[in-house]
Amino acid sequence: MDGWMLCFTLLTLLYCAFTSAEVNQARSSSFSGEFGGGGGKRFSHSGNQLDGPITAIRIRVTRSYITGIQVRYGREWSEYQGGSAGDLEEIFLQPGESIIQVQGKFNSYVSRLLFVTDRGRYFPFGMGRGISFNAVPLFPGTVLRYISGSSGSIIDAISFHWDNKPTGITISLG
Ligand code: MMA
Repeated sequence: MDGWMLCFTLLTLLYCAFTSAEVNQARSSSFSGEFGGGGGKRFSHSGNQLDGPITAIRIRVTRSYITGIQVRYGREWSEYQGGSAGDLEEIFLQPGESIIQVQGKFNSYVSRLLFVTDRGRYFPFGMGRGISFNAVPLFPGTVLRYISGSSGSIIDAISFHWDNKPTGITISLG
C-alpha cells in the first residue's frame, strides 16, 4: 500500500467509526435542568413514568414560590412533593395531549412555572421573580415524560426529562 492508499483507508475507517457511533446513539431522550437552588431533599419520578404518560398536574403556589407539586402518570398520582403553604391548583390534560415546553423563573427556589402543550394550551402557575428558563426537548416529537428535583417546605429545584410518547394501549384492570 502506498502512502495515499493508507491515508484513504484510515480516513474511511475513521469516517465509518464516527457515523456508526452517531447512529448508535439514542435519539429520543433529553434533559433540561436543573433550575433552582441547592436546598431540600432530592426526588425523582423516573419510576412513575412506567404508570403512563403525564395526564394531570397539581401545583401549590404562594405569591412568590411554587411550594408543592404532584404529577399524575396514567391513572396514578405521584407522591406530593413540597409543603402546605399556598393554594393548590390542578390541571388535567386532554387524552393524547402532551407537555412540550416548560418556561419558568427561579432563584434559590422555583418561583414560577408555565407548561405548554402540543395542542397550543398553556398553564401558568405563580407570579414569583427570578432568572428565566425555557426548557424544551432536544429531539422532534418528544414530550415531557417525568420530572425530578429537590423539595422541602417548598420546591427548591426542578428538572424536566423528555422522551417519546409511550406507544400502545394500556389496559387497566380494576
Ligand atoms: C426545608 C429544608 C430545606 C429546604 C426548604 C425549602 C425549611 O427548610 O428541607 O433544605 O431548602 O425546606 O424547601
